[in-house]
Formats: sequence, structure tokens, C-alpha cells
Amino acid sequence: MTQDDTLPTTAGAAAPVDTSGVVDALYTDGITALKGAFPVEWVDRLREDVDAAFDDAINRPGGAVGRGPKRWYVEIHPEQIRGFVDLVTHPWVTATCEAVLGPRYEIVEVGFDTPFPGAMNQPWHRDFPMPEETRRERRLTSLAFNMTLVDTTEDMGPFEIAPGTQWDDSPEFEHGMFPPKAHYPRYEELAVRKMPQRGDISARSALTIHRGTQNFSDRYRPVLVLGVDAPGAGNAEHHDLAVTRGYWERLPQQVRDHLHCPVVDELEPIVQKHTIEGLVMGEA
Ligand SMILES: O=C(O)CCC(=O)C(=O)O
Repeated sequence: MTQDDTLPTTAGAAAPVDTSGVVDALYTDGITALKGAFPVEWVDRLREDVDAAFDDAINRPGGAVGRGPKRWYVEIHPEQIRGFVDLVTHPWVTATCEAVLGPRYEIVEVGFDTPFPGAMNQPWHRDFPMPEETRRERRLTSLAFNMTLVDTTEDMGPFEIAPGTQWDDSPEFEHGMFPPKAHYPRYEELAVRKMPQRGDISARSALTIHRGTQNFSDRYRPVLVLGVDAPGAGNAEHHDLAVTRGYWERLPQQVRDHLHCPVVDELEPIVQKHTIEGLVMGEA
């Protein structure tokens, strides 16, 4: 399952990053993006590894978690994908993490969503309940980076997000994550459909209310997810990321500084933990 990813590749060039714009976008809309961050060939190579990881996971009990009909989430280890180092050292990614989460940010999750043909509209949701720091201090303590592995088209069931709703807080949210159906008209009014193309990367607060939509096409729409925490945010306990000793030794120090995961002799396939119960059955 191991890929050698520590060889340099052609990731995005170091361009000056306007972090004030990025922070502002994350605190207002709850999502921002960089178009053309990575070369298309780099994304295609990543997709090969994601496809292989999906085949492995779907054939193993607990390897993939259902997120609705024809839709799965798979958490993986960094060394299962070539390009991990490029991704987490990309200047826009590192600058965004530092600006929002501070210099000691921690990479806690690598995984991918796979809406297949026939996937339905998900219920509007956030990925976990609002942390106390966010509620009390209006401070974001985690980020999710998403990278499409295909050129998204309208019929593929694009990701929809309701900008500004990372701050929504209601006792009516089921499990702190699912707004009641009575709130849906507001989310539908706010909703923006995202049509990312290969090479684009987005950063969002996973608290911003969102959903995957119905995939009418005959193609699947894999999306890589990178989860990053501020120190103490606590999402790491829901994930099982690990690296082998050999891989760890080849990682740049810059990456090790932000990877506080077990270093092991041999990787265990991940049994998925981050079940979002309300999404398992599916349709909104
Ligand atoms: O379809 C997508 O891109 C996102 C799916 C999603 O939000 C989820 O499964 O939690």
C-alpha cells in the first residue's frame, strides 16, 4: 500500500499568498479557493492512488464508510498517495493553515469522498458539532481542504455550500450537525454550487453548512480531503492517520512539524471511525 512520495514533483510555484483575503473569506463565507494550484498531470497521478485505495477499502469490512446511497468516505494514510508532501507544503496551504490555525497547526486527516452515479442529495450538514471556542470566541479551530480529482460538471452532483453558515448555532440541529428541514429554504437560498476543475484546491470550515448533490452522470466525482486542526481542537481522536518509520525519515522537517501521528513499523488498514450517522442512510 506504500507509495514513495518524498521525491520532489511539480507542485504549484511559490507565489505570494494574500492571507488577509483568505482569512477574511473563511470568516465571512466559510470557504475560499485557489484555482490552478497543481498541474493536471499531478492530479491524475493522485487519482490513480485514490482509485487504488478505494478498491482496497470497499472490499474490506469497515474500509469505507457510507455517506448516503452510492457514496462513501475513506480515510487513508499519507503514504498511500503520491503528492502528499506537495499538497501539505504548497505555499497557499501552509499560509492558510498558519493564518487561521496558528504556526503549530496539525494535520489530522487525509481521506476522500466518492459520490458515484446515483448518489442522492445529502441532508444539509456540518461535519462535526460547533466547538466551544467557535461558539464563545467566534474562532475557527479547524480547516478542511478539498481537491477535486475530476473536472466537475453540473450533472456530477456538485458540492453545495451555504456561505456564512459556519456561525449558525441552533439547539434544533440534530446531533449539533443537521439543521431541521424547516431551515432548508434558507440554505437553498444561500447555496452556491462549486464546480472545481483538476488542480483547484479549496479551504473551508467544515462547520459551514453544505451537502453533496445528486449525481445524474455516469462518472464518479472523487474529492481528496485534508483535515487540519489548531492545537487542542481535538479532531485527531476521530482519525487514525499513521506513517511508517521509513516514510517518516524521508519526510521534510516542515511536514514532520505538523504531523503528530504514530510512527509505526507497518501500516494497519484504517477501519473508518468518522461515521456521520445522519448521512449513512442518505437522502435529504
Ligand atoms: O459531495 C461532496 O463533495 C461532499 C460530501 C460531504 O459533504 C460528506 O459526505 O460529508
